[in-house]
Amino acid sequence: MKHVFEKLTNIFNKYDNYVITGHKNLDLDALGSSLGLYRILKEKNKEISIYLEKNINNTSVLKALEKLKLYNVKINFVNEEEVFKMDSEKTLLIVIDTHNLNLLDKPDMFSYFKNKVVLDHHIKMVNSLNGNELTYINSRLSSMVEFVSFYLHHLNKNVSPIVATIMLAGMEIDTNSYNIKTTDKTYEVGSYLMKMGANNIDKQTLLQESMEVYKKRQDYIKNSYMINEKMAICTLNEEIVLKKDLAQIAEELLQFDKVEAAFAIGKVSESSVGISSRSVGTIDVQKIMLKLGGGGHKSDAAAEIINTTINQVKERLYEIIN
Ligand SMILES: [Mn+2]
Repeated sequence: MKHVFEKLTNIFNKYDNYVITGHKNLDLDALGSSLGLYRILKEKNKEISIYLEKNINNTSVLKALEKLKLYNVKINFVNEEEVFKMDSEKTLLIVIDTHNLNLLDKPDMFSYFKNKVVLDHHIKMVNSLNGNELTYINSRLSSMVEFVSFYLHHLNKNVSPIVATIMLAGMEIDTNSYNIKTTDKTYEVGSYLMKMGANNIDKQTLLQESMEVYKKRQDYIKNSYMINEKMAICTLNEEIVLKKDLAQIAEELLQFDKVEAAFAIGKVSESSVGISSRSVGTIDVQKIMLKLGGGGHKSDAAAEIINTTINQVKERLYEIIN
């Protein structure tokens, strides 16, 4: 990755203004890696900001933002209005943790800015965003936190303990507690973040969830079952849920004996059904999701199908598996 870091540094040196954005429904990996990058760019004493969506619903992210305030870490967060007042020619837009236009909270941002860098670790899609300055997509990375941490290391820079904590939590989320997409590099980053002062108590606070939410998920999990010797499925009811909830259910099913791949199916909008899949690594769920029009990683993939029902998606999944 050294050559990428050098390339990035050269690009960054050409600009005085930067704005960083993660994907919509910001998570701790997008936020943590943005904060790390912010720290890298901040050093240069230039204008730097992180775009935040209006209605953040991820409680971990909300807690992280509170923690930053509490520990007096000043970050220049900006909203939509402020972003569209920026100089569109001179500001470098950095998109991190996604390369899908539809996953940006404000897709117009991408066409607004002339100069762009795209950094991601999700499997490359056909219609991926293209940064004119640089597009770097590496699906071998566990998370964008992993990438940014190595970049920090390369530059010999430190982040504050609370930022290190948020980053560590982000990596933990993206790897489902070091179970998927985890390599020796991931642990190296974990060690590096701990050395910078990442705090396990704060990290746990960030990752804690509401008891109500947990109980509800367990109700679904109670109704899950094995479809064959190695695969488990959970189908939700007609209620609309977030895609990340499906992902979490699929992830949790992996902890059970004999389960090598897991699927969760539920309504993600009035007119579409989402399916999220996870595997311990022995079954390529990406291949299965591709057949449903989706994509992802070997051990972490998803699809969204319009004008269908949960039952139809389940039937289609059975066909593909058989
Ligand atoms: Mn990520």
